[in-house]
Amino acid sequence: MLPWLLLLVPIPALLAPTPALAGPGIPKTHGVAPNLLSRYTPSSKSTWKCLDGSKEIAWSAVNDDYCDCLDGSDEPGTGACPGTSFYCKNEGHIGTSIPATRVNDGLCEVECCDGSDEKSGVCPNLCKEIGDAYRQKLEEENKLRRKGSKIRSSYISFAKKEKKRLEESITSTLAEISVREKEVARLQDIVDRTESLSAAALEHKKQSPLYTSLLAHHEALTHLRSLHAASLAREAELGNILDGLRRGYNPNYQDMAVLEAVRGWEGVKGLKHIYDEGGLKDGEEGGEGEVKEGEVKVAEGEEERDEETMEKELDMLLDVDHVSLLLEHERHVNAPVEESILFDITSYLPDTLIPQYLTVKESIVSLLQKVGVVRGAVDGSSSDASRTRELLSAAQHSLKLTTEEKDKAEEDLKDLFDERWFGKEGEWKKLDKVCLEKDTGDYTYEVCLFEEARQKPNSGGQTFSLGKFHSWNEDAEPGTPAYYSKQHYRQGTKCWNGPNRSVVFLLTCGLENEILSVVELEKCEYQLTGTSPALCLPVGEGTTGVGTGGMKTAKEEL
Ligand code: MAN
Repeated sequence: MLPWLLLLVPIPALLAPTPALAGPGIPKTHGVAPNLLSRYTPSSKSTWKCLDGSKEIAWSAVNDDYCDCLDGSDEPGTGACPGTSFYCKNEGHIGTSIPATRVNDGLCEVECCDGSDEKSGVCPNLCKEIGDAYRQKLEEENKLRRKGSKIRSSYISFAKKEKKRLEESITSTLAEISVREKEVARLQDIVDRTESLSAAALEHKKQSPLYTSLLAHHEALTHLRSLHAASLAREAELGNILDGLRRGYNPNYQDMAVLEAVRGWEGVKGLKHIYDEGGLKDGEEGGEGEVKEGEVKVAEGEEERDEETMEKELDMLLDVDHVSLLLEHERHVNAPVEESILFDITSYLPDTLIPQYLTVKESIVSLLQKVGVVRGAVDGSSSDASRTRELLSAAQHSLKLTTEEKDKAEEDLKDLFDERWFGKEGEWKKLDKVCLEKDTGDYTYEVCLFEEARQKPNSGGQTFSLGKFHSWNEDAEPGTPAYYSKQHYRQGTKCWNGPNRSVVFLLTCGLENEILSVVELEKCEYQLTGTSPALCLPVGEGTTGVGTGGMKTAKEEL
């Protein structure tokens, strides 16, 4: 070792006895990882080549605490070359590499339980105790995994059965869809044909003399009504002219034609002669006031009422839907007259024979209907069309339901072995919507897996949603054990003055599906821990190691 390097050695190390990591006493392979051991042998000339082949140095210069090689490979055990690694053998436990900077720094590294990174005597060799504890823990974990993985296998079998069930359901619904599609097409065809038949039948019915006569009456009535309205207007106009004549003519001219016209008009209107009994006084209007008022007014009132009634009746007659009337007429004409007591045979039969009679009658009528000798009680065309339309919409509805069923099965099948949902082997499917609970005193926390987490107060009050299932561990690769070690539930009930409630559910392998602990790390942000057999990989599969199974708590992650 160069004398100035002594200045860099930490004080505790200088004070330590027997400097095992310096000087010619250090074994040349000290700190060499097992895979490189074979390359640390001297040549016949007692020289050695740096691992990168860049230089040949004296074998004695290996591990002499002086860095000769560019790659630092000549100092595997002294830490003299920066950027290199030191291998602790940790006999009795598991060997591991640490950065060379931590060699000979006077500190006992946890990773080097044999203390070989420091001078002899500085750090005790704890590898046996640590190794024993490790092996015991590993054995316990393996035992758990062996048991847990059996349960996990049953979950996988469930998923396989589920896959089969879904596939069968898809096959059968596909067959059903094809049948239903044909039925829909058949009914659609019938509806189309029935509707066009109905339209043609209606056109035919419209040619009937009764209908054409009805239409002619309708037209004549409409014409008459407008003529009547014109006559009324004309009559009112003439009345005004005659009223003017009556009031304004001069009786002193003795014009008999005018007098006759005035008296004639007064007669029509039921008025008294305007110049009888003193004639008109100054400022008086000649009119109904001077005659037997009651009579005239009653007569006029009646006339107005008759007029109104007639208008209403005309309105009703002219508003009639003649097509409906035609169809109604058809139905009426075709209706059987079996209601007639005369033809009601049952009224002549003793009660005991009535059931047999009805059965026989029904089969005969249906046979006659089938062969087309008689028609059904209700006229065919339009009611057939609407019945077929009903059947069509029922068939379309069934087709829709079956298609939805098939789509759902396809969707479920897709998620079943999707790494992002129920795992590569579908091991989580069995737990879909399974609810786990944990009573913490004030609250009972509930997690319905893949669905929703809730907080239920034990002494009554509102249950809060802590969020809907959002995802597995987003920081891990889908399919890896770490991915399934965390579930996120998000967008729960909004916290007063805070975020929406959310849950991080940390999971490890365990024989039960259960919640072990609940903490509210921040306001309305909950961390739950729990176990599930779905996480118990068979021993040898997946590298969970002893402890958290590759899982970190949210706090550790921060
Ligand atoms: C409720 C619970 C608590 C939460 C508060 C926030 O009492 O959901 O967990 O901290 O609301 O106001």
